[in-house]
Amino acid sequence: MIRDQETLNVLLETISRFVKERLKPNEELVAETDEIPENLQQEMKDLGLFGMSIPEQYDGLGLTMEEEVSVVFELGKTSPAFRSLFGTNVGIGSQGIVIDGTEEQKRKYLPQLAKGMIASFALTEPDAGSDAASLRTTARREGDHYVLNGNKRFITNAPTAGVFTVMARTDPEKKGASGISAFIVEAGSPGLTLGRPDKKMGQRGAHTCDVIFENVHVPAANIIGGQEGIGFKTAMKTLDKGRLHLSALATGTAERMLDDALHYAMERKQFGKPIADFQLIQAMLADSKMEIYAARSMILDAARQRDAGKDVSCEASCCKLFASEMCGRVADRAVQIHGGSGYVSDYAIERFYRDVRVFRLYEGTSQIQQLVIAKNMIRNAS
Ligand code: COS
Repeated sequence: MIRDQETLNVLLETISRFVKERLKPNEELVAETDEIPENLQQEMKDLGLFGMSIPEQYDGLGLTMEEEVSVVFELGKTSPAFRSLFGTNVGIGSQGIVIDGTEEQKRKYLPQLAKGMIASFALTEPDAGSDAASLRTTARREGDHYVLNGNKRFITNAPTAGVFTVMARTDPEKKGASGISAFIVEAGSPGLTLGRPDKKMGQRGAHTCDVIFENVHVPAANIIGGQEGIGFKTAMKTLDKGRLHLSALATGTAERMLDDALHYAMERKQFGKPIADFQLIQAMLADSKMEIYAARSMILDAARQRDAGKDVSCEASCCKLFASEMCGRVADRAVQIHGGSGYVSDYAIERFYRDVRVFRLYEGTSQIQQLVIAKNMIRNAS
C-alpha cells in the first residue's frame, strides 16, 4: 500500500541521490577500513533510515511494507554494509517490539530506535541455527526479574547495539517452540559480554559477534508482549517481514551488479567491438534483467498482501528464496562478463560477489525457505 505517491516519490528521489552521491563514493573506504564514517552514519539518522518501519506515533517514518521495499530497492544499489547498519533497526531488531510489544515497551524503546540507537536480534546460537526452536539460552524467573544465561552467535550489529531482542527458554520442560519467550535486554547490563568480531567473507563495515549472557538480570516488564511462551512466534513473525525486506535488498543489489556489468560490456572491446554486441554476453544480461523483473514483481505483490493484513509467511519465503538465489546468479554472471577484471578488486563486482553470498544464508537459508513454503502448501491443502 502506498499512502501518498507524491510523498513516496520525494523520499525515493532523496534516497537515490544519497546512494549515488554519498554512499557509492565511500564504498571502497568502508571496505578498506571496515568502518562506516561517523558523518555518513549521522546522515542516515537524519534521513530517518533507522526508523523507517517504526510507526509515526513512536517517531518513525511508519512506512508500509510496499513503501519499505521500494526504498530498499534503492538502498540495494550500494554496498550492503551500509544498509546493515540500520537494517536490524528496520527489521529483526525492532519488529518484535512493534508487532508484539506492550504499549509501555513501545513507548520506552521505539522512539530511541527511530533516532538511531541500534537494535540487534539474538536468536541464533552455536547449536541452534536453522533449528531455531532448539535454542538453549535460559531465562529463569526470580521475583520481578528474569536471569538469562546462554550464548548467541553471529549477531548483526551486536558490537554497537544499545538494545537486544533476545529469544530464551523460560520453560525448560518444553523443549520446542512453546517454551521460548522474547526479551528486550539493554546493552551494558551486568553479565552481558561480547565475543570478538567475526571475520566474514564480505560486507566489511558490517559487524557481527557472539553475545554471551552470564546471569544477566532483565526486568520482568521486558518480556515482549508481557507473557511467556510466545517468543518463538514473535521471532517468526519478525522474520516474515525481515525476509521481504531482504528480498528487496537482494533485488536492488542485483540491479546494481547488472548495471555495472552492462556498462562494462558496452565499454570493453574485444574482437574489434564492444563485448555487449556479442550474443553470449547479451544472453547473460537478458537473463539477469528478466530475473530481476520477476523478483521485483513478486516482492511488490507480497508486500501489498502484507499491507492488506494477510499472512505472508509463504510468500515471504518464496520471495527470499527466489531473490537471494537470483542475486547469486546475477553476481556470478556479472563477474563472468567482467572476465579477469571481475576477479580483481579494481572493480566493485569482486566485492559485491562476496558481499551477496550471505543473502542465501541469513534470516533463513534457501533450504529453510523451501521447508516453510512446502509446510504452508501442505497445511493449506489438508
Ligand atoms: N508466524 C506466526 N507463527 C509461526 C510462524 C509464523 N511465520 N511460523 C511458525 N509459527 C508458529 C507455528 O504455528 C507453531 O505454533 P503452534 O505450535 O501453536 O502450532 C510454532 O510457531 C512452531 O512452528 P513450527 O512447528 O513450524 O517450528 P519448527 O521448529 O518446525 O521450525 C522453522 C520452523 C524451521 C521454519 C524455523 O525454525 C526457522 O525459520 N528456522 C530458521 C531460523 C532463521 O531464519 N534463522 C536466522 C536467524 S536471524 S539472521
